[in-house]
Amino acid sequence: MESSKPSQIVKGVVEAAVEKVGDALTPDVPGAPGSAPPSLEEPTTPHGPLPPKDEQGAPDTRTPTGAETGVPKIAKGQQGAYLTTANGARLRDTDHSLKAGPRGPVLLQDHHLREKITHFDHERIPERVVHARGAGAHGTFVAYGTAEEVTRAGFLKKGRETPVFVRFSTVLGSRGSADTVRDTRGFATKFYTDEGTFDLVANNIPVFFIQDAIKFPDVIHAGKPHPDREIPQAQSAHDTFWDFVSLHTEAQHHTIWNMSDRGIPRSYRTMEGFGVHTFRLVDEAGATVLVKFHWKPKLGVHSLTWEEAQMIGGMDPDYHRRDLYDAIEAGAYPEWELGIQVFPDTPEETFAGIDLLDPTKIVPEELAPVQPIGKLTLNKTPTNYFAEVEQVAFHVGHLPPGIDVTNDPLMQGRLFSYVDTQLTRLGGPNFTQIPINRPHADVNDMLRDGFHQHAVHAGVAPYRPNSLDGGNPFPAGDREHAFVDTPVTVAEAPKVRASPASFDDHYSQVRLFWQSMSPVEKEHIIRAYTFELGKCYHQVIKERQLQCLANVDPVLCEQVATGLGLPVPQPTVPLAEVQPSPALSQVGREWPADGRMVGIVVDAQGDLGDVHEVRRAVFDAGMVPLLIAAHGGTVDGLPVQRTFATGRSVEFDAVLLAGAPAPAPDAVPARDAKAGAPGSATVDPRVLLLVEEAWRHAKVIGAWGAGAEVLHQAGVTGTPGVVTGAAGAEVLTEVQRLMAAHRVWERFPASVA
Ligand code: HDE
Repeated sequence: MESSKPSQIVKGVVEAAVEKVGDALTPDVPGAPGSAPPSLEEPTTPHGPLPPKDEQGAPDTRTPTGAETGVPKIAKGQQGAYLTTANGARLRDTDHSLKAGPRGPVLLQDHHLREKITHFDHERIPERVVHARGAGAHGTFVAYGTAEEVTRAGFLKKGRETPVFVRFSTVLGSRGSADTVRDTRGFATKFYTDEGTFDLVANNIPVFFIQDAIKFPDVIHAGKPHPDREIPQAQSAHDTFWDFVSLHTEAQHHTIWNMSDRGIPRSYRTMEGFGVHTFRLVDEAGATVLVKFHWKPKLGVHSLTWEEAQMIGGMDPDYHRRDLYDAIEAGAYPEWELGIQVFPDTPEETFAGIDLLDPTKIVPEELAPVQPIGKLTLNKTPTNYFAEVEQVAFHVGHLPPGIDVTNDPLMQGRLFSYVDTQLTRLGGPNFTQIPINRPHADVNDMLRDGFHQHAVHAGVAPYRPNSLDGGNPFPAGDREHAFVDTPVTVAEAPKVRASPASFDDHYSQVRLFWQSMSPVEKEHIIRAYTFELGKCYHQVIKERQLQCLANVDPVLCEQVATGLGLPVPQPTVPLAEVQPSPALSQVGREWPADGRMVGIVVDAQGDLGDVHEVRRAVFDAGMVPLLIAAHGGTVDGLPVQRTFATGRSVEFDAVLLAGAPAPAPDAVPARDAKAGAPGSATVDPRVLLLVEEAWRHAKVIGAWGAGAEVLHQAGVTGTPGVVTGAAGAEVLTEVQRLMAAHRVWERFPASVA
């Protein structure tokens, strides 16, 4: 697939399917399982495994020690035409156990039965203790060369292309939880560099709840479901979470980010990523700078509305996962730029008065601009979720020469935790030998044996010094690009369990974040706090959190207190004087609409003149048009992807009305509760509901011809972001222009400034 023409590819995929006689009912839109259409009858002519889908990637075929094998990727998983045992003996029957006669007992001798059931019994491994639910994709990273001045890392040299695997995740939910819950998102990238693997284990929020790793079990125990009833799943709207963050007030900065729109991303493709900690970069001469890593999405940072997030949680719990994979399959490859904020490496380790070792603080981009150093493109979906997404193991300590850690006490603890956790999760110490984790650099460690050892180590001397293996492996020096632990001076100091005094400021940057929000973003934050605290049982916890909000901003505190029906407390610390950082706001700019979903309501009985043209124009704009009609199948030769019964507004970024369809035969509330929405004799109530929901989620709506009647009946004609016109093409042009801003926020004036 060519990455440069996503719209052409999307169009090609759907049109090819439409042309297939008889296949129009199941058009080949992204997401179809398998690489070939299935036959109606069970296939019986033996042949080898089908190839994976074009857009599926897989780990490189490397040995456990990083050498290329040249083995075709498909042959790693399975090969041959015939069903076999795990040891390769061909099998005749896998449908019946071996029994003493057709009605007799099953025989212990049935080794195939025992192998099949035993393996099945052990298919599950422990889920990650945090970030259990995730989705991953393969891609490439191309360096601009702009970081060459500050780091010797080879993969950041100009034009270098490095294979990567990225795993996105939620933090609190279990593996089967919904994608759209309010939570922080993980954004972990494995760069397979030829100087060793670099893992940038990042989040979509630039600060963390705690300043010291020793508090990690505390914050996670508080955020996870209550231990007695194991409720609620995958969310922070409960007493233990608010109990902790209102007492351990360094958590307040991260908490306001979670309560903002950042906590409910529209898509993984529209999230920023942040390394959170300050890293140290080292150049060829050993000179160092301190940096913070940022991922900037090409599509901008966008979120769902809270109501959408809740609806999607029920309707399509796999929403973000599906969005990621559909976009890649459609050729709308997700892209991010990697950037760094660069600070001088001074003994104080501060910048503009901000402590760079405090992971609850940001450095506003206005003070230290993010300088782009390379581009990430995700262009392959996994071939096997378990082998790749579940078994990938990240570690903050996977560092190539040129990138080093700092004394941030949160980072220091992570350096221990990430290896430790894999021992249980992946069943032993050899997890770097699992295909997705295999480095692309030569490996010659002296680690030996252990569960699931895949390398067949030769030699007799896995120790140093040795002469029996000829001295191999040899220590590398500077010329061989060895990793150097930066000789940072550690001040003479007593051993203490304490933090620097600067870590005591828990409110100034919470206020900075609040002050940097636009009015509509502030409304959403007020709503989120009110909702979450409203879900707590205990009033003291609500009161304690209100006290924290009083220390952030009087308006925020007062609005939330009003919603909770509680008195407004006075601040206990002076309100900080802060300079807002416009870069923190998500609104007010324009962004490309690649891969956005546009729903087009058609009336099979009405005028379909413009529909072909508009649908094509949506493709040409790099977006995906989905036709919504009264019934499945085709309308005027075009495939119907959603019906009034199966479609819901939350799937679409914009809705177009090409007609005003009359109530369909299945508009019966007893069959489809949506049909119970207020309607009229002339328009299907589910179409009106679609428009009303899209409208209150601040989405662009367009109509032409008879479609304008739907707007009229929904009572939204002439409101902001509702476009009408004589012809579809003209309406679409205006709709597209408005979509660049993501939502039509002017529709809802804010009550706070
Ligand atoms: Fe993690 N974190 N973390 N974390 N983290 C894990 O590692 C941990 C922290 C992050 O997709 C675990 O393999 C400690 C900050 C991501 O596989 C575990 C502390 C940031 C992922 C762990 C932190 C992160 C993890 C669980 C406090 C943003 C998912 C399973 C010191 C910069 C990686 C695993 C994936 C996963 C420990 C704090 C990001 C237990 C002790 C800060 C994206 O090792």
